[in-house]
Amino acid sequence: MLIPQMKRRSLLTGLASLSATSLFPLKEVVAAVNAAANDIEKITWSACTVNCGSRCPVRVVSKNGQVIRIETDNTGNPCSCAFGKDFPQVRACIRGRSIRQRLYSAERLKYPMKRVGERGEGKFERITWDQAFDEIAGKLKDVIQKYGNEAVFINHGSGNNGIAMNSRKCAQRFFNLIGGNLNFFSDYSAGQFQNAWPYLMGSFDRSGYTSAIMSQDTNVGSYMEQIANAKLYVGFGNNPAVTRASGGGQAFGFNCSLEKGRPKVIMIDPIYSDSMMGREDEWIPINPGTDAALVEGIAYVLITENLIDKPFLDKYCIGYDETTLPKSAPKNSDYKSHILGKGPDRIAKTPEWASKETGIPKETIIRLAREIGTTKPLFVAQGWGPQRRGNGDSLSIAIAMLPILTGQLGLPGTNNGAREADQNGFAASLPVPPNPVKASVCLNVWHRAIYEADQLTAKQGLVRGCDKLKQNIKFMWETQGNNVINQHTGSNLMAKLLKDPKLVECFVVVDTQMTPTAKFADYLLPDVAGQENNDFSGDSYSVGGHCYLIAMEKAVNPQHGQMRNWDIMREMAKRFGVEDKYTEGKTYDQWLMELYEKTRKNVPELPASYADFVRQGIVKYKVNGDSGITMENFRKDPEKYPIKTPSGKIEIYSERLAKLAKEQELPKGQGQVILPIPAYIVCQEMRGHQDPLEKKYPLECYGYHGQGHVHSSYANLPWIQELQPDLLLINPIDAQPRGIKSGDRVLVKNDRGSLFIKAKVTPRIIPGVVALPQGSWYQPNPKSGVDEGACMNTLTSSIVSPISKGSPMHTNLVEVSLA
Ligand SMILES: Nc1nc2c(c(=O)[nH]1)N[C@H]1C(S)=C(S)[C@@H](COP(=O)(O)OP(=O)(O)OC[C@H]3O[C@@H](n4cnc5c(=O)[nH]c(N)nc54)[C@H](O)[C@@H]3O)O[C@H]1N2
Ligand SMILES: Nc1nc2c(c(=O)[nH]1)N[C@H]1C(S)=C(S)[C@@H](COP(=O)(O)OP(=O)(O)OC[C@H]3O[C@@H](n4cnc5c(=O)[nH]c(N)nc54)[C@H](O)[C@@H]3O)O[C@H]1N2
Ligand code: SF4
Ligand SMILES: [Mo]
Repeated sequence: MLIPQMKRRSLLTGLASLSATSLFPLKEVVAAVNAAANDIEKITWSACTVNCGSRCPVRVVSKNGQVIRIETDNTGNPCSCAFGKDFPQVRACIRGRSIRQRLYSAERLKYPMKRVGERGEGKFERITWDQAFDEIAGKLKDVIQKYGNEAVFINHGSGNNGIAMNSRKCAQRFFNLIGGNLNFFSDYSAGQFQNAWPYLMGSFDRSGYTSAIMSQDTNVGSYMEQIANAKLYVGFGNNPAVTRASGGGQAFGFNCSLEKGRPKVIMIDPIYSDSMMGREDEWIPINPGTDAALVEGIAYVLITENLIDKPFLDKYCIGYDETTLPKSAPKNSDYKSHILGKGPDRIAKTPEWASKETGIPKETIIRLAREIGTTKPLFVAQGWGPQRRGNGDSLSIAIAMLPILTGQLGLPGTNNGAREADQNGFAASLPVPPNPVKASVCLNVWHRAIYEADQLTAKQGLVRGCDKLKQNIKFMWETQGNNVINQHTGSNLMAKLLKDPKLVECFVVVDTQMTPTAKFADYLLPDVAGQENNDFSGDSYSVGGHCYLIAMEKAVNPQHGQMRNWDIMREMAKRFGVEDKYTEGKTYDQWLMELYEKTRKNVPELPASYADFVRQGIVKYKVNGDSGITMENFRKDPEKYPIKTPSGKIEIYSERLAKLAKEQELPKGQGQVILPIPAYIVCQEMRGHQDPLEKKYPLECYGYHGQGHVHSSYANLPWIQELQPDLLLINPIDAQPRGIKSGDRVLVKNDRGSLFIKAKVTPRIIPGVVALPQGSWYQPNPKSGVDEGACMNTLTSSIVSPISKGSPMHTNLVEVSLA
């Protein structure tokens, strides 16, 4: 909203021309008017660009060059009655509404700095930008000369997501122009799902969507809106109210669908999550990591009570029973044999058997199975919490067996068992030239490339683009991430690796806050915040069944010595003689206009003039012709629209997995097996399975994605800490013998680390399990080493899952005691 500003400008121009022609000493008047005009509240549009899957517009109210208030979307229809007909209001959650506190937080980085103490001590001296660039460029050149570009790594960073210009793509662009850097593959979010799913269902084209461009491999389910057409919704570890929280996004779609269609809602989760809150018909608490066992117990009932859809299984799938088993498969390796106890393990997956694994009474399993087998349309979905585990790959594809066995996919009101998807991906962003380095390391073990790169091989599935890595990482660039210390598994291990000066020779962090990772930097480069810069943002990867674009207009100038990320990387490019290639001769604003025009080709609803876009702030639109039903065309005509498995069908028995099981070098350890069918696997650190650690550490612990922060973003703000303090959820059955009451400070401990946190004693969590929000800031006590910041990764391990090498962040044994 430029209007107040423009009024002020035209007034000043008018006064200035008057002053030139009249006799009055108007200089003073101009100054007075200027001061008065500055005093006017100005409203500009901006966005909350953290990585929560949503993307909320915010209206930034500023005065005298200061942001004084954050408001949220005031366009569109705020009422759920608008659902499906009108554009909803995309209201920001408590985090986005505290952007002002983040902008002016005590932790805000103000000037470029150089480390003077030990890594991690947080002692820095202020330097000039030129000194920072010259020294960093010198060190980078030195590392590349000594070790080659494979020794350079840009860490994961998702804190400023989905914007056109000032994103981490600036860094990628620069590094790829100077020979590149070690790549990474997979992700923390849904690594297990993402890599296991294609074996069962093919790749992620969602078979038959006519128009939606999917920006994320992981969004392959039906839209939230389809839930309104379902009679039964079964959610496995799916918490959209918190993890898709935007007012106009998927949480809104979820609520509206439930309100509109009134399906029966069954939620399966170790925690009674905020997505339930009385909206569910039934909460079934489950032992973590045992969802595949529940599915097998249900499958037993479906098969023995003839509730399966046999014609569907015969036509669309291979490997359900011996009639469709591939020739290469051994006898009795089909799914039905496995469930009925005729498979290699000879165990019948009866409800009694499943009950012991899951902690769910056998009667509940039988009832659930009958309901699933007889209620149509059935919508089964999963969040990513269940798969972020040591056995998460087989677990995530096992959940898909429920819609497969009942033939409930590709039809209105159904889903394929994946997380709900949406329309997105139409905004253009800064292009990145190809990375000349081909070697790529699995994100979940990237830290091992710091000290034993040559131990990471393709045969183990840990690297791609090469047989093995040649070179340890020597130079790291963390931009828009807090991953090195806070968000990767094993914060204590990471701190130890970083403290060893013989390993990483130079570590640069570009951020807006003095995060736990920033404290380990050799050079700290302060970026501008979104409200201090011009940019624009697309909707994110999980906003719902509608799309929008948000203009981000600079509301205030950076208050200190911060520099735009684009310019930081341009200055680096200058020192490597590639500034022209980096900019392609275009200014920041010219790039922005070019990207806007590119976006306009995808989205004709955008105004022709960028100024109009800025004035309007948010442009909402819908992509027509997209039914939102996943695998719809495959269901209609599997010959014409085969899915991208080798057979074109759903591969319940996967020959590719059977081959992988033979060829992949797996480490020794519980759960390190690959099976050709989606079956339950017990991994390390699960209770009741003879893990020797269980004696010392009898509770399972995980860090869910909570209300108070998006990972570590916003976690440092006083408002948030007051409204959503980090607490350890513990069941009264576990709390009582330990003498723990709500509000008590407790110690959570295992061999990898320990942390202090306040307890919340609640029946909202299954006994035997404790949980805290992941992302709190790592703050080890210098003497005791105990993490006083309650960062979940103090407790996590890096034993990756067998198929996808996914991170087991949610699989941990611990003990809890009064502090
Ligand atoms: N134990 C455990 N660990 C986890 C998870 C878990 O479930 N359990 N989840 C994992 C998942 S799914 C993910 S995606 C990762 C996320 O991990 P990260 O990608 O590291 O995400 P954040 O912790 O939000 O850190 C984002 C950083 O970006 C910075 N930032 C924000 N805006 C800007 C900007 O404009 N410019 C710059 N330069 N910086 C900015 C923020 O200050 C913050 O430090 O964490 C993973 N870690
Ligand atoms: N507020 C907020 N929103 C976020 C984020 C955030 O940090 N904060 N992070 C964003 C990002 S990058 C990502 S990747 C997503 C993550 O989204 P998810 O991975 O889906 O989030 P989680 O909280 O890890 O897990 C979701 C639910 O699964 C449950 N769960 C955990 N283990 C199991 C299990 O073994 N079985 C079953 N049935 N349930 C289980 C948890 O209790 C939780 O209620 O969220 C995004 N949204
Ligand atoms: S829902 Fe996500 S994008 Fe929206 S304000 Fe909250 S944290 Fe920001
Ligand atoms: Mo994520």
